[in-house]
Amino acid sequence: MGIKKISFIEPSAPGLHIFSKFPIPRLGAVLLSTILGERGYDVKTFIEDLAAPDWSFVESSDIVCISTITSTAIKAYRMGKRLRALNIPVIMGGAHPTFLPDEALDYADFVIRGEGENGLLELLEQMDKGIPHLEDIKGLSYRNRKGKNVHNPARDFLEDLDTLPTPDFSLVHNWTPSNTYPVATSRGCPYECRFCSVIGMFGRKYRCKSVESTLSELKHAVSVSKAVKFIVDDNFAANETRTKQILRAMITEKIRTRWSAQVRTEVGRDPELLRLMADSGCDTLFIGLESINPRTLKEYNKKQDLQDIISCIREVRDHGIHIHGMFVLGAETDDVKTIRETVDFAQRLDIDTIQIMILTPLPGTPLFEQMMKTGRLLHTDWSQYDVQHVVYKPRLMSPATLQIETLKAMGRFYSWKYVFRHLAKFDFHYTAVGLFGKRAVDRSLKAFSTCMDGASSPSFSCEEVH
Ligand code: B12
Ligand code: SF4
Repeated sequence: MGIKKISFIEPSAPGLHIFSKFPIPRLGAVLLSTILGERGYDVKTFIEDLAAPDWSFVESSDIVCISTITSTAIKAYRMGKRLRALNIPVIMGGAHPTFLPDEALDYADFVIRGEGENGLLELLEQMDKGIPHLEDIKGLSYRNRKGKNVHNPARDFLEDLDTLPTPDFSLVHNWTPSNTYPVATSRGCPYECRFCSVIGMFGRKYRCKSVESTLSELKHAVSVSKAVKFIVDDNFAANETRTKQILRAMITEKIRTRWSAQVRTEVGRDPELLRLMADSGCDTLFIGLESINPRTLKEYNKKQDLQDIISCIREVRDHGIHIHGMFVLGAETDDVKTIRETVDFAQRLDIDTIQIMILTPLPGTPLFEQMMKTGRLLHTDWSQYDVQHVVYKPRLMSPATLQIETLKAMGRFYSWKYVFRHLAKFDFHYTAVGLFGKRAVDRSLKAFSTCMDGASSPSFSCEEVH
């Protein structure tokens, strides 16, 4: 078919979220574009949260690849439909189509489930030949000539992450060096929390880039960007020995940059690790605190207790590292009191920023299976599966109560008090974060109190809001 020009699109988030002010691309589209670029394709990456796509480039492409998670699926499908109407073949991948390929095949010619690196290259090779042998491509889903959806067997996870190229952000439309810069050093997570879709996507085996390869990627990142480097690994410290080797090398090789990463509370048990983190430029740790309710921590299968959470917060702060505390509320064992106590707790322990997410059954998780089986999903308007909307029937509260109480809780945290406290310290970053958070929460609360949003919410009616 003579494929030359390829567009990659990551559709934008359906609404404002806590990171909207600092948009970060997921690495999938950038990495796959880099691989295709190295193979000689004329490829461009459009991250809609950064800038609107150049539709003249997209619509003159031989193929369009779309990367989507659940909350962006509806936008992805709209794009897919429009591009296919122009006779442009569409390939989809990412966490949502991986778990619901039948749905995605209504809007795409092909879905590549799981990790896309090898499957995409094999598919393009077959399409180029004109008479594709699709059945041999592991992880591929497609519709055959009889109109039946075919799902080829899953592909094994990539074994050697060092074979991956360094993502080339120059392919990203409107990328500027001031954008937060994502870096990946590992895939997978040895834990198995009930609400998390990472295990289905990347597996429980913790696969790592070598220390050398990680350092070379960090050096490249530092050479092209002065911005904070965000290590997108789900658990940057799952193998503490390796993490320490990376950090020590950053210090001795003078790789100077501010960086942030996602970790679990275990980091709090290792002062040497925290010291190395602080000395190598760690600005903020994004920590999955999840809940202050011990029964909920058990239900989530989080394998951490309240004491782990408290001592982790204290240890991390003592090392001068900021904390972004991530909580997930709305479990079977959570009630209104839990929500209110979560904010009291965050304030008492002086957490720098928090994100209160509403428990969301995402496709590919044990939670989704349970909610589907028991008929507790309120709807499947995927744009609301953004952890800011209640999409299932909680056990101890009504959906409207969980929604409003969560917003109020965020509002209590990102309050004028928060803003002025940081302003008084001339800490303009957190002052801005506070203002942004406050404005976003006020806007959502107003929408609920006037029932504008409630009226259009598929989750509950106006009467339930009042
Ligand atoms: C960085 C990150 C963010 C950043 C940037 C987000 C962004 N631009 O979307 C921030 C912090 C802002 C964020 C926000 C959110 N995130 Co987030 N995030 C991540 C994280 C940690 C890393 C993403 C990444 O770079 N991964 C590494 C790359 C290589 O993986 P990848 O992009 O998935 O690509 C691979 C495959 O999916 C596939 N592939 C992907 N696209 C395509 C396309 C084609 C054509 C093909 C063939 C293959 C393919 O091949 C790639 C290479 O193997 C992931 C967890 C994870 N491990 O992925 C969660 C994750 C993607 N986030 C998630 C969620 C829920 C959210 C939020 C809704 C809530 C929140 N946490 O605040 C918001 C929504 C934002 C939005 N865009 O709407 C979920 C998504 C699950 C789902 N089914 O929806 C994940 C999986 C985390 C989880 N625990 O479940 N997130
Ligand atoms: S929530 Fe974090 S610790 Fe739990 S399985 Fe997902 S990535 Fe691992």
